[in-house]
Amino acid sequence: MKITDAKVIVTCPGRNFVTLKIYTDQGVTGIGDATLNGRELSVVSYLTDHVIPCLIGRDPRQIEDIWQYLYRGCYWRRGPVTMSAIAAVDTALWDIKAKMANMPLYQLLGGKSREGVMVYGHANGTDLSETVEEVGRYIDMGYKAIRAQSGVPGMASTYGVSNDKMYYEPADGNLPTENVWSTTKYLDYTPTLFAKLRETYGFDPHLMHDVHHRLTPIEAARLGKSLEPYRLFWMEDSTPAENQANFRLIRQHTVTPLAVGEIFNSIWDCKQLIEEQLIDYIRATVVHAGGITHLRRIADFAALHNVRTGCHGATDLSPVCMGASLHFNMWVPNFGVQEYMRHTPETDAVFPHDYRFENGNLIPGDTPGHGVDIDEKLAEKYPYQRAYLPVNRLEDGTLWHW
Ligand code: GCO
Ligand code: MG
Repeated sequence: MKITDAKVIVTCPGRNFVTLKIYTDQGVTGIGDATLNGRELSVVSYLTDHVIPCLIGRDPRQIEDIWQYLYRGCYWRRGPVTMSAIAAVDTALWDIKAKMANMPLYQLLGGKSREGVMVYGHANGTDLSETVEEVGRYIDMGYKAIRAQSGVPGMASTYGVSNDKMYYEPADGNLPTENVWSTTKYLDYTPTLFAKLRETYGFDPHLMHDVHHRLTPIEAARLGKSLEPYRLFWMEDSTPAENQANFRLIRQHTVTPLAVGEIFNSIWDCKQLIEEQLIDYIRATVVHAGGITHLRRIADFAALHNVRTGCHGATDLSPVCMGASLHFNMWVPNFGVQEYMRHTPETDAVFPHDYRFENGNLIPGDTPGHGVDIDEKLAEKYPYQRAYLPVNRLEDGTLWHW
């Protein structure tokens, strides 16, 4: 069996998505997500100019060998562009293998470990009362786990708060928009939000919160400590993790569970975090962490150290990534939760899929493969539009983490 061709499809049904499609001499095709928000075209070029020529003629069944060939073989290992490109190839090849076997992908990975994949939704509001109300709306929709983000008094904007309550899109500018950040205002306010949420809804719903990399380790430690009475499911990305030892300080001071890893692209980004048990949830996902092949390696390593999965699932990860991730989640023994930021109906129409939301879970269908397709005719109607993620400045103008 041989790979005969591959192409990259770029489409923007409201936001940009990059999809790789691989063709074989047996007529079976597979697709993989290659979207890297705000830097999409770099992956398009990486795939088209450098990866696709190396794929033609290879046996698509040799997924591991192709992964190693692209990872070791390029010499310049790791990095988000390389690993998103490898992920797209890997996902498409698993899709092909599962179609050839006439099985849903989770069967090939080892079969179902659970009946459904618990997901968390994104409740957000411009102020405390709107956020509390929004969390209630998610509870009514059946979510068992909800992330709460809120506007902070005295700050014009922050991460995670949107006008459209169902569809949050942070990549909102033809050039990066600029936000202003105050750690003091945020740290004073956030515990009051979670106090109110617990007072209103009790302790049944799992609650999480995304700090989006904005605190120093000692500030993150303080926030974790002040949130302890509200028993969060997790506090996410509380400080940047390039220096993995940052998390030692947070860990020393708080029992609030810690999640990190949506921007990681390899097992090396989380080796120390996992080995030293500095985190509770690893958020690496299919598209940015080298596909199913590499994510499985990370998850197995994490399992040895009591770390569970919590895959990234924002809207900039396409339904193709979500489909693949759900099959992975159905199998992975150390599953924690899956993020689920809903895609718009325009996006869902471009990517027909068989997963469904039921009682707080997403459930993949039994279509052979990962169960997600792309409507190429429809995709063509939405040409690429440059869009950037915002940048963040402190009140004195210093550039900060967004
Ligand atoms: C999350 C994330 C996202 C990112 C986005 C960037 O927890 O879902 O923080 O919202 O900001 O994926 O492209
Ligand atoms: Mg996040």
